This record gives sequence, structure tokens and C-alpha cells, in this order.
Amino acid sequence: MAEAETKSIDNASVEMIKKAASDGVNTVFDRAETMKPCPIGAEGSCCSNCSMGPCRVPLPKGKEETPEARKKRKGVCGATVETIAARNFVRKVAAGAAAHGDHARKVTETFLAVAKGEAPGYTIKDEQKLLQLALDFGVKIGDRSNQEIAIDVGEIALKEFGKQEGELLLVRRAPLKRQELWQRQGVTPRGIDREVVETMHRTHMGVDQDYPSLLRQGVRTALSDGWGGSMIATELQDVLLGTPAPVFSQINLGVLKEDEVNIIIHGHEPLLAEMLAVVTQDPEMIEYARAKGAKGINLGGMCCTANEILMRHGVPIVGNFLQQELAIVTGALEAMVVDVQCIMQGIVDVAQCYHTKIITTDPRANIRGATHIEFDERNAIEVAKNIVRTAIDNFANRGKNIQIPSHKTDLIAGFSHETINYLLGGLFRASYRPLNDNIINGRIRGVAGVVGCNNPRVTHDDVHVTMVKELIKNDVLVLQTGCSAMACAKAGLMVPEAAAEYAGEGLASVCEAVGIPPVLHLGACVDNSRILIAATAMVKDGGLGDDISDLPVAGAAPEWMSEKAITIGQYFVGSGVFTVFGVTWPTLGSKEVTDFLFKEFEDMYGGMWAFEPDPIKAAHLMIEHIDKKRKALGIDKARERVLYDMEMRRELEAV
Ligand code: BF8
Repeated sequence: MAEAETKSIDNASVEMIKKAASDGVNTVFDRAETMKPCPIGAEGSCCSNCSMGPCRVPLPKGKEETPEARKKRKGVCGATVETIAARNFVRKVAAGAAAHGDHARKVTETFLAVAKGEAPGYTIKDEQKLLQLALDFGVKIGDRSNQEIAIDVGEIALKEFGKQEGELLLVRRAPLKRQELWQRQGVTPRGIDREVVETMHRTHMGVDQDYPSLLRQGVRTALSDGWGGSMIATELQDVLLGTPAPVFSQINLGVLKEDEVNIIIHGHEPLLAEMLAVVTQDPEMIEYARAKGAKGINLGGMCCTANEILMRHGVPIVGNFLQQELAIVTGALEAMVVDVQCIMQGIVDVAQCYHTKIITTDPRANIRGATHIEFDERNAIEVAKNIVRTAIDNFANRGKNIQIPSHKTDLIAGFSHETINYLLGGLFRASYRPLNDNIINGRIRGVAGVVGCNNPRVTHDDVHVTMVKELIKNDVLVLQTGCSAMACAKAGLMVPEAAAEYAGEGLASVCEAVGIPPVLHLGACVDNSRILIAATAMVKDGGLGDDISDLPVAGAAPEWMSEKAITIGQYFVGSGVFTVFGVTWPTLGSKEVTDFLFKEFEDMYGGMWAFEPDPIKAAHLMIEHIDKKRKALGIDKARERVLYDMEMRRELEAV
């Protein structure tokens, strides 16, 4: 087995990987060593869509492939390697869009129940945002009550999922030029479920067998997520639970407490988490915990649910994706409460080695061996209390084998689009103008969205942190979500002081003036829709072109693992953003398909994919792209002047 230090750059994780080994507990890090990835599946060259196969059509090893040889790589039905690679790719897009879309549907149903007075635990927290959505959806405002408006907004939002014709309504938020491009390319999404279903149909045996056509439907499906499912989830969650504003908190396994009942909420949907945040503060519950010998109740988050309650309540984050089993290994966790997505089945086995209860709560996500307490939004407080009581009752079962790493880091989160607007422009003149001005004058070179997962095929957190440090050193402001945001928060990049320590002089001077970190936390993975809105706001503010593809921006998911990451990347690309992925690339088995995504997409969408596992090289691909866009906008000279000024300043200081 490899040394624990090679598996993560995070000291808390390394400590727990070692403890797991000495406790004889098997984790994802061990399984990744024994289970080597299938090389044929990894390059997208295996088709299992019918039972004539699975057909494997791998690249020949170690030699250049002739076009004739390539034509012979076919499945039993005659499907070419291009068809197989494209099918596999767009099925990933559909799965990711389905995950975000189904999350959004649940939020929409709850929103409607709240509007109708049927879900008493929740209220409408952001009236401003409700009214904005009403305008977007063409809902009459007049002197109607919030409740009446919310019912209309909820019903229209719900229809977006099953819509069969026309266009998704929030697509109209995109720059006009982008909307026209989508119409020209035939990729404007019609309905959220429709695009997913059509992709599943087209990739069934014997349907769409033309890779550009398959990839076009992939773009349409991804856009139905970014400008549909994910955007609806973000918007309605904000209306219901509050739009995030800057909040201080802490992150890493060190936020667990030895003398309190520790509860982790893990997954993606914030509805239950919100109730747990309320109930764990309830004096009656705290008293109950004291009666059982604990000093209090300590709630922490894991994965994207963590981002949601961090952004809105400042609840500390225990860890990102690869830390879910390690939190149990501390021996100090009474309950891990899970909802949907990114929950490893392995947590049940790990929990059996300690006293932790795994509590599943969603009818769509059951795990064998877990305790199921079903969450019901209409009776949210009672269910949340039941869950917390179950965790408290488990405190007495804690063993003696407890070791909580001391590591925890401060962070500031809560940078919604609205917050960025206010912070930069001021409350009475909210605008992106100062950001655009600082890009135009060259202090900020460009903006990068660095997002996505952890993957045990690379050193945990290392690729994210190395890439982001390189970007900010080169004056690129970084916007983050998901597990990537957590990696950089743990590394200390999400406090204002990080600007002076890690950012280039131009970026640091802006961060210091505004009082923001050089790396901004925008939330969970569905909140990548906030990045689309931020990019659109930059276009609308003027001076940086008239489409997202004109902006000096880039995207990346350097440690991606989930299908949702592919969907997000695809809607970034389809929205005009150059996007680099690390770890591995799922179409490498077909040069044609890969070239189409990496090159031809640029002519079609103004954005394209790239694959570069080395984080420094990947950061420089992004910087090169940003510089190319600066040049096209005619603002490259301004930056040279800024750098020249700084060089001169340094020389003067040295004298
Ligand atoms: O949706 S970043 S590992 S937790 S998939 Fe999952 Fe990836 Fe983390 Fe959030 Ni996003």
C-alpha cells in the first residue's frame, strides 16, 4: 500500500487514512488501489447498450492507428467507435442533468407546498428574488400577496420539467447573442425532462448513429440543466431559504467535537439540512443531549449539502467527497444523515466498525444496512427532531477509539451573484462595473470557475489547490463551487488575507480594496448556475464584448469524477466557456469525437473542452485562453501597462 501522505495533501485526511489502516478499516483510498480502472471503459470504447455485447473497441496499444484500422473498430451492430464514444459521453450528460433536474423538481414541489401553506416549517425568505422570478416567468405582481405570486411561480417552474415545446424560460436570461447562437445550432432546450429522455432514446441501440448529431443533443441536454434544472434549484432555494451573503465559518475534520453529539448532513438537497440547522439549536434538543451526557449538539456538513448550509447559516464543513468515510473513522460521529447524490455505499461498512448510524432520508436513495427515517417536507420539524433524537441516543454507544484531527481552517463563503454585485458596486449602485473596469484596466487578468469533485485516482485536493494558486498568482479571480471550493478553503485560500499571500499584485490590490478573498465560494454544484449569471452580468455591464464567449474567462474541474461534472462542463462549453478537465477524459478512444469536442466546438459555440491532468499546465491553458480573449477585445495592452507600472514600482522600492 502506498504511503498515506501520497493520497492527500490535507493533513487531517492523512491522519485519518493512517487511523483507518491501524483500525483495519477499508476506505475508498484502499479500494482505488486494488480496483484498477478498466482501460477500455475509461476511454469510452465499450458499448453495453444491448446484449449482443458488451462490445469492446479499444485503441490499439502503442502504435499509430491507420484510418482503415479505425474503421474496423466496430460493435456487433456495426456501431463505429465514434458512435460508441459519443453515446457514452452524452449518456453521462443526461445522467448529470437528471440528477440536478430531479433535485430541482423536489425543491419546486416543496416551494409550491410552502406557497400553499402546506409545509409549515418553511417560509419565503427572499421576497426580492421571488419578484425577480415572477418577472422572468411573466407572473402578474400588482398588489397580489407573496403567497399568490409564489403559487404562480411554483406552478410555472414545475411545468418547465415536463414542457414538450418552445424554450425553457430562464434561457432568456442569457445574452441575446448567445440565445441566437443556440437557436442557430438547434440546441435551445425545450423541457428539462424531455432533453434527458430524448438523449436516452437517441443512445438506445439502433437510433442516433452520427456523432455530431449525438453531441449536439448532448449540448441541448446540458443547457437544460445549467439554464434549467440547476438554475431553478438555485433560485427557488434562495427564495425559500435565503440568498447567501458573506458568512464566516470553519472547515475540516477538526470541526468535530469530542464532548458533543456530532451529526453530519451529507448529500445535496438543502431542505432537510435547513431543518436540522434549526432543530439542533432547539433548547429542548440541547437539554436532551445534556441528559445523555453530551455538552451539546454539533452539526456539520459534507459535500454539497454542506455548501448549502454553510452559505446560509455558517454551519461548519467537515469535509469534501473523499472525506466522508474518514469522518466516521474519527470514532466521534453519532450519525451521518444522507439525502441524495455522491454518497458512497462504503460508508455503511465503515460505520459498522464504529458506532456511527447511517440514516437515509430520501425515498429515492436507500442504502442496504442503513437506518431509514424518511423526510417529509410537510412535517419537516418533527422528522428532523426524530433524526436528532436518534443521533443523541447513539452518543452512549461511542467507543474509546476516538481521534479527531486538530486541523480546521477559517473561511468566508456566501458569494452569490447578488453579493458580488453589492460588494463590487455598493448597495445603491449594485453592479459589475468595477469588476469589468478592473478587467479592462488589467489589474484582474480574467475570471476562472474552478469546480467539481475529488477523485482518488489523483492526490486528494492537490490538483484543485495547485491550479487555483497558479491562477490567482497570475491575477485570475477564481469562482468556486462544490468539493473544489472545499479543497481551496482547507488550504486557506478563502480568507481576505490570502490575497496578499498568494495573489498577483493586480488581483491582490483589487481584493484588498474591496475586502474579498481572491477565491470566492459561490456554493454547491447546482450553484454553478450562479457562475452563468455572473458571466451574463459581466456581458451586460459592457466593455467586454456581447457574448459570454467574448469574456476573458475559463472553467475547470481538475479532480472530476461524477457524471454531473460532465454535464456542468458541457453547459459551460455550450454557453461559450473554454473548459479544462483533469484526471481522465472519457472519449479518448475516438480521435474524431475528441477533436470535435476540443476543436470544432469552438467554431460552433465559442467554447470548447480541453483535457490536461497537470494542474499547472491546465492553469496555463486557461490563462492563454484568457489572454487570447483580452487581445480580441483590444485590452491586452492595458495589462502590459499595469505590469510595467508594477515592475517600475518594484525597482523604485529596491533603490
Ligand atoms: O455536486 S463536486 S463530488 S459533492 S458531484 Fe459530488 Fe462532485 Fe463533490 Fe456536490 Ni458536485
